[in-house]
Amino acid sequence: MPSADITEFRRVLASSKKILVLSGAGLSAASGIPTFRGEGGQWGKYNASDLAHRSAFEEDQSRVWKFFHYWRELIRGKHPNEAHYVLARLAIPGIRHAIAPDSKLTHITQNIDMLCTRALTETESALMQLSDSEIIEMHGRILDVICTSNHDCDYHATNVDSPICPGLAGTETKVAAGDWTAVVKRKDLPMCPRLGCGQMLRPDVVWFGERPKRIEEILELASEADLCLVVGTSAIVQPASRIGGMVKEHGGKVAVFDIEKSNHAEEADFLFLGPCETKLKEVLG
Ligand code: BJW
Ligand code: ZN
Repeated sequence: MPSADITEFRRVLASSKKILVLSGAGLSAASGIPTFRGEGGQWGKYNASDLAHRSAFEEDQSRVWKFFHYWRELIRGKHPNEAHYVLARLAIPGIRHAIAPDSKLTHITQNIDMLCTRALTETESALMQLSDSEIIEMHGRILDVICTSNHDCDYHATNVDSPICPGLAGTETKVAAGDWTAVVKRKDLPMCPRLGCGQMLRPDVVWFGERPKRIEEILELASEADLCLVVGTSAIVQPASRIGGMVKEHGGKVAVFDIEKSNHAEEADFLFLGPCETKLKEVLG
C-alpha cells in the first residue's frame, strides 16, 4: 500500500540526488484547461482517433485544424496555477538545495500548454534567481507550428497569432458548441510562409504513433532517477506511462499526486490524493 506520510516523503526527498517530475493534464486543470480523459475531459467530447493522428490530419485537415485552433484559443487566456508555481520554485537551486541538498531536477511534462515554462520564467524573475533545471515538453507545444513538407522545408516557428489564419476565425466558438459542420478550404488553412514551399503547417504536437520529443534523454533520466513525482496524469499514454515503473525498477521511489486513485497509484511508494494545486504545497512546503 502506498504511504501518505508527509514526513517520510520529505525524508526521501531530502536524500534524493536525481529527481524527476512527470506531469500531465491534471496539473493545468486548476488553470481552466480540461483534462483529456474522465469527466469533462477533451476526449469525452472529441474522438482522439479523429484528431490526434497523422492519418486523421491527412484525411481531414479542416477538422483537425479547427480542433487545434479551438484549443489554441482556449489556452491563450489561461495562466499557471499554484501547482505550476510550487514545481517552478523547486527548480530554483537556492530553494531546492535547502530541501534536497546537491540534487538535480528535471521536469518532464506531457502538457502542450507551456504553463510549466511560463511559471518557471515568472518565478525566476520574481526571485531574481535562475533555475538550474530543465523542462522537457515531451508532447510538443500547441503554439508551435511545423511545415508538413516531406522534402527540403524544415520551417518551425512559434506562432501566437489569434486567429492563426483568417479562415479559422470564429470556428472555435462553433467547435466549442459541438458544431463541426463548417469546412475550411485547404487554401484558407495555415500554410508554410517559406517562399516556394506551398505546403500546409501543422501544430508541433506529438500525435499518436509519433515519437515523443527527446525520448532517449527521457528514458535515460528515468533509468537513473532516485525519486519521481508523478503529478496529474492518468499514466495511460505510453511511453510516459512507463517512466514511474522504470524509476522503480532500479530502486527509485515514486510519489503520485492525483485528485483520484488512478492506474499507477498502486505501484507508487507515496500517494497524495487531492487537487495538486493545494496538495503539492502541503507536501513540499
Ligand atoms: C488531477 C486534477 C487536479 C485532474 N489535481 N490531478 C495502439 C495503437 C496505436 C498506438 C498505441 C497503441 N497502444 C499503445 C500505443 C502507443 C500510444 C498510446 O499510449 N496509446 C494509448 C492511448 C494506449 N502512444 C503513442 O503513440 C505515443 N508515441 C509512442 O509511443 O511512440 C513510440 C515510441 C515510444 C518510445 C520510444 C520511441 C518511440 C505518442 C503519444 C502522444 C499523445 N498525444 C496526446 C495529445 C497531444 C496533443 C495532440 O496531439 O492532440 O497527449 S494524447 C493526450 O494524452 C495528450 C496528453 O499529453 C496525454 C496524456 O494525458 P494525461 O496528461 O495523462 O491526461 P489525462 O486526462 O489522461 O489524465 C489527467 C489526470 O489528472 C487524471 O489522473 C486525473 O485524475 C488527474 N487530475 N484534475 C491532480 N486538480
Ligand atoms: Zn514549408
